[in-house]
Amino acid sequence: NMADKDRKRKGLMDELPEQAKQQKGDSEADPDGNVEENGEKNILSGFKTTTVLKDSALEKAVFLHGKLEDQEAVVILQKTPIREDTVAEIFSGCKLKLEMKNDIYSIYHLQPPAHLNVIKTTVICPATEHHVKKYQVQEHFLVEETGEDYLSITLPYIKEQRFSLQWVFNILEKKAEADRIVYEDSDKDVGFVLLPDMKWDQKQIHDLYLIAIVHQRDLKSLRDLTASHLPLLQNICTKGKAAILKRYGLPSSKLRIYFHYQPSYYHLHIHFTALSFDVPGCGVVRAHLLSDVIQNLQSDSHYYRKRTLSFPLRADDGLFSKFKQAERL
Ligand code: GTA
Repeated sequence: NMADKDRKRKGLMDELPEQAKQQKGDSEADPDGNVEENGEKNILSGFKTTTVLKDSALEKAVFLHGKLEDQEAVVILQKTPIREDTVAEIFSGCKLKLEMKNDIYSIYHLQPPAHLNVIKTTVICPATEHHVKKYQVQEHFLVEETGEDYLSITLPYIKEQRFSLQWVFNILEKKAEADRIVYEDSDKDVGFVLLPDMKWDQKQIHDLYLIAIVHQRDLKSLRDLTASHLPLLQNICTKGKAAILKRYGLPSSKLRIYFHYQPSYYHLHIHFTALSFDVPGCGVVRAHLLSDVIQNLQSDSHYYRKRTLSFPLRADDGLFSKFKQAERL
């Protein structure tokens, strides 16, 4: 019944802040994994904005490009969802100012207690030109990449490595985010690390977002998968779901489990997101459900080597120019 459901949900939420507390000081602020001392040093006081890359009222986020002590930086400020279990404290501890009253309708400006008024802040520093482009609002075009296009256009391009994989290796080698790991299977062939994605503040289940990163180092993306990787994929599917159920109480029927094609980072990883959360990148042009991938490989070992795969590219993406040069657009 509803009361039970509410209790259950509240119970989960009660657990999360504790976990989040233990995990304070994660390495989001530093892609190399040098953990910032929380709240002790305000590295952002010297940030100078040069451009607003994206300003999204819907996501309640602003993406800024600027300088942090003479280094290029991208800073993302995002308001986090309001948690049901903090509402009573917001009401009792807030300052309230009436803005408008008309008949039965009134609007207030509410200032919550400072600790409930946090803005999630992601800092990428030093940021490369690719980071700046990635967060900039841009026109997109759909590319239809054949298996041959992949070999002749995409593969040589991604070998240049657009984004460093250092953060991935730091996770696999426990040099960063080790205390955030939710589950690990350390087998070198079918093993993986499951941990909260950088985008999730872990405060509520509603926007749950984890990633499973494989231990194998030679798998770049979906394109590299054959039937020989089925044990790996099945292992991630079964153990990932079980770990999420155990830790967060969320059953697999509430999860969306998928790959991105193209990904930003070419080390195989799988996204686990709450079905209730309409996360960017979960649409048909980018996401490939793990269950579909498993079935496709079961029916044809070379499915992802041969198939034409569609994906969107920004007009200023280097890969987009390569497809244009090859007259594939
Ligand atoms: N735990 O250091 C990390 C880390 N890094 C560097 C990336 N990720 C990390 N997770 C941990 N620690 O989901 C995560 C990313 C992403 C996944 C890589 O690894 O958060 P992908 O290779 O398919 O790349 O997945 P993808 O999806 O393009 O990357 P990303 O960053 O999610 O960008 C997609 C869009 O999401 C962006 O264009 C932007 O609109 C939005 N977005 C990205 N970051 C934020 C943010 N911090 N706040 C709000 N919106 C964001």
